Amino acid sequence: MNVIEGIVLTSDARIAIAISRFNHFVNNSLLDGAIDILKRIGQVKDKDITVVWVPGAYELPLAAKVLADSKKYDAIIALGTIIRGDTSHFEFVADQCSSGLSTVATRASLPVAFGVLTTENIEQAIERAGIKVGNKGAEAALTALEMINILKAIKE
Ligand code: INI
Repeated sequence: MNVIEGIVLTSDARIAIAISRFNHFVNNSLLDGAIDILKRIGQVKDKDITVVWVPGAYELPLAAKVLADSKKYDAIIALGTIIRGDTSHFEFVADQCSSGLSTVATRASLPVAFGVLTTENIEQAIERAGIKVGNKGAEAALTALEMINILKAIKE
């Protein structure tokens, strides 16, 4: 029986982080969490991490697509925070962001980790950016590292 399971040590990996400026005070904590995991757990080198800031979560899929097309990265981590407001804007941004990122991943056969918070209010967002219920950026980074190794093992 062959069982493929990912490990998270990927010291030669090149990682791109696409991050939104909208709600940047929350996103900065997601970024800290992601970089901590990449360096401390994945042993990814500082020079192999590229951070790309975009205006909002809606722009993350396009940035991820161009990063994927460049073929310079082994995984992309998308970070952002979408908070529900009084209008349906939230739904449009969240839907396009999540489905767009998933399309990039499957079309490019590249791990694109979804570290985008979609919350009802700012308190929930802060809690999920490292205060109470973990750090979504750190989780996304772990997923990216694991997926790099899983895809590599499947291809070998
Ligand atoms: N962008 C976010 O990243 N989070 C939000 O909560 C948000 N809301 O609520 O409006 C948001 N809007 C901006 C959007 O991502 C685009 O940048 C904008 O529509 C221009 O394309």
